[in-house]
Amino acid sequence: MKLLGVYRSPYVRRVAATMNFMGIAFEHEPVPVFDTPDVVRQHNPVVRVPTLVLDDGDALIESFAILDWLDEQAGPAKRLTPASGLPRRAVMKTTAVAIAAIDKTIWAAYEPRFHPKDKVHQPWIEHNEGQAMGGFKWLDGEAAKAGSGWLCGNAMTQADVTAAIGFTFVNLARPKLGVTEACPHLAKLAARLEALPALVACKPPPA
Ligand SMILES: N[C@@H](CCC(=O)N[C@@H](CS)C(=O)NCC(=O)O)C(=O)O
Repeated sequence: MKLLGVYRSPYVRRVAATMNFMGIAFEHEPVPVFDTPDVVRQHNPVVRVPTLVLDDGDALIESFAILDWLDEQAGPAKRLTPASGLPRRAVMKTTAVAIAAIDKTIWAAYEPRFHPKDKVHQPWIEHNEGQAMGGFKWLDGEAAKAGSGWLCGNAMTQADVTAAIGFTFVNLARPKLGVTEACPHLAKLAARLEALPALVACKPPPA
C-alpha cells in the first residue's frame, strides 16, 4: 500500500498518523502534487493528495473516505471513529469542525499563493481566516472541557488526531493568526498528540 502526498498536507498527515496508530504498514511517496501532478493523476482523476494506492492497484481518494476504509480494516478495537450511535455522532461532529477549520486555513493560504499580487483579495483571506479561527476556538472549548482527557469520550479518537494536526498546520501556514495564543487548551492537547510516535513519524517539515 502506498500513500501519495507530502506530510505538510494535513489531509495526507491525518491518513498517515491514523495508519501509524492502527499499525497498518504503508510505503510513503512524498509527491509534491503541484510540481508533479502526473504521478498523482495516474491514480486520482482529480489530482489531489492524499491518494492511497492499494495493493490490488485500486486507489482511494479524499481523506474522509480513506479513513473510513482504514477504520473498517482496523476492526472494532483499533478503529478511531466509532461505528455507530452517539459516540459516532460526537466524533464525526468534532472531526468535521477540525477538518473544516483546516479547509478554511488552506483557502486563506491559497489566495495569495495562486493569484498575482494585484489580484489577491484581502477581505476573502480574512473571511476564511475568521471561519478557521471560529473552528479552532470551538475545538479549544472542547479541549478545555476534556482537560487531560480526550475530545470525545474516554479514548483517543479521530477527533483528537485531526484537531491536533489542524492546530500544527495552522501554526505553520498562518502563524500570524495567533491560534496558539487564542487556543491554549487546544495547544496542550496538540502537544500531547504530537509527542506520540504515530505523529512523530509523519512530522511536517518546518515552514
Ligand atoms: N478534501 C480533500 C482535500 C485534499 C486537498 O486539498 N489536498 C491538497 C494538498 S493539501 C491538494 O492535493 N491540492 C492540489 C490541488 O488542489 O490542485 C481531502 O480531505 O483529502
